[in-house]
Amino acid sequence: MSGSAKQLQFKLVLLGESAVGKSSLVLRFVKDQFDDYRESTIGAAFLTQTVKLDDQTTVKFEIWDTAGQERYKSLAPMYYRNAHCAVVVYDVTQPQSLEKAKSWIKELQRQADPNIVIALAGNKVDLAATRRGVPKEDAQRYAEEEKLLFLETSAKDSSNVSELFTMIARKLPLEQASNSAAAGGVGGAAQRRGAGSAGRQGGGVDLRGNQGASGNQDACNC
Ligand SMILES: Nc1nc2c(ncn2[C@@H]2O[C@H](COP(=O)(O)OP(=O)(O)OP(=O)(O)O)[C@@H](O)[C@H]2O)c(=O)[nH]1
Ligand SMILES: [Mg+2]
Repeated sequence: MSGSAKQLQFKLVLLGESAVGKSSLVLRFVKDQFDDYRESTIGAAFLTQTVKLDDQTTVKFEIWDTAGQERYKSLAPMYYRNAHCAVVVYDVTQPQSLEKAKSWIKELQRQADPNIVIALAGNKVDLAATRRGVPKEDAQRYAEEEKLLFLETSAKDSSNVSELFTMIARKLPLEQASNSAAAGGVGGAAQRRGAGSAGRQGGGVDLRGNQGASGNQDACNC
């Protein structure tokens, strides 16, 4: 690369059982908000957010927040196909949600891009002191065995949310992407941009209905 600043775009998909907090994690990451009474996602929602890694490099995530309800399961391949990274979420108070996360991870390992970066996120860690159902060590051991990134998060109190996305950004093949402009797929192709575009973007998305202000709600399948 030359010395100029660059912005790289990557497609990220969130998967996991309904109500584990996928949309809440995205809402915290993109708008720094939390909603105690979130409605379940219908189909999927699309939004974007950037992470500045250093003066030269900004990663823009094109985020597909999928619906966890069983009736939307067949739509998932459309969102993880061509994804560069995936966040598979479970709820630390609900052991069966980790089992569901494991089945998503198996599916990604079989059917997604072989180079996909996968992070496992144990969400609702703010409830762990009183209601923990999944020991951290168990999930961590599984993540190590499967070579996944792993963090326990809370969309409610913000714990590890920006850290999760930054950790993923650092794991992405940044040099390669800057040359190849990263693959397209449902969210569009990667691009290089000037330094002035760094910072928070996107947001303004109604996670229930896929409406937003960022002008990036193409290819909705709600
Ligand atoms: N205590 C706590 N509650 C959370 C957290 N994250 C989400 N919630 C709550 O959990 C419920 C479900 O959150 P959502 O973000 O809608 O879950 P989802 O995974 O997007 O669910 P689907 O769209 O149905 O797949 C909401 O009532 C949230 O307020 C968290 O970190 N801590
Ligand atoms: Mg949702």
